[in-house]
Amino acid sequence: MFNIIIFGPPGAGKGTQAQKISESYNLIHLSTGALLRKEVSKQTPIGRQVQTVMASGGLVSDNIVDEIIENEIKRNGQVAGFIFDGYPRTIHQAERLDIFLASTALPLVLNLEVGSEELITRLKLRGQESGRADDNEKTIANRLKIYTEQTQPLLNFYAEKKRLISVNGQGSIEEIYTRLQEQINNKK
Ligand code: B4P
Repeated sequence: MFNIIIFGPPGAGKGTQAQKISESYNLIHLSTGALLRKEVSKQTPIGRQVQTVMASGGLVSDNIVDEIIENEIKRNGQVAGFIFDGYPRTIHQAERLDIFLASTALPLVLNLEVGSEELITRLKLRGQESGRADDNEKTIANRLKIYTEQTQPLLNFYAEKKRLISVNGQGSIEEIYTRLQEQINNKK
């Protein structure tokens, strides 16, 4: 089994690159953002519980996302591997993921580095095009702050475990994808 975490701040291109990697390497793409948005659009009990926090740019509680991910891993059974997009976002989630995957292969972490001005430009543009509830100026600022406080510390967590590779996340989607492919092919 081969597992990857695509890591980076909001708007770094995680979803965009994860989809391409998933197709090329036959990995199951698990996006917690997409899974949570599905719960909200179906207005399930979880969806009703998380919609306000998501719309404000806050993080959904660890228990909820951990359970969603654990269920998806179990449900998919025998697969070539997973690409995790938007998970983990806290140290607690990272520790849980290592436990979930302990019997298979611990994931390689590919970190997309993008400057904050570029992130804000991308997210505002997506907000105009897709109307996503959390892609507005006030919420974007909150998401970037939460990323710095709660998610960025994971970079040290993975660097200490020698599983972190950082890649320049600026440029065209294809250029970035080529950089990621080089790293994946080196490790596979
Ligand atoms: P996500 O859906 O993960 O939101 P995101 O971080 O903004 O998405 P992403 O980073 O994938 O966007 P992408 O770069 O692809 O999470 C949404 C919310 O769900 C969170 O705020 C939180 O509330 C909740 N949540 C999710 N996971 C959670 C967890 N584990 N724990 C707790 N809460 C959780 O795309 C950005 C834009 O840039 C796109 O429009 C794209 O087209 C564009 N783009 C991509 N690459 C580009 C490039 N190279 N150049 C120019 N534009 C580019």
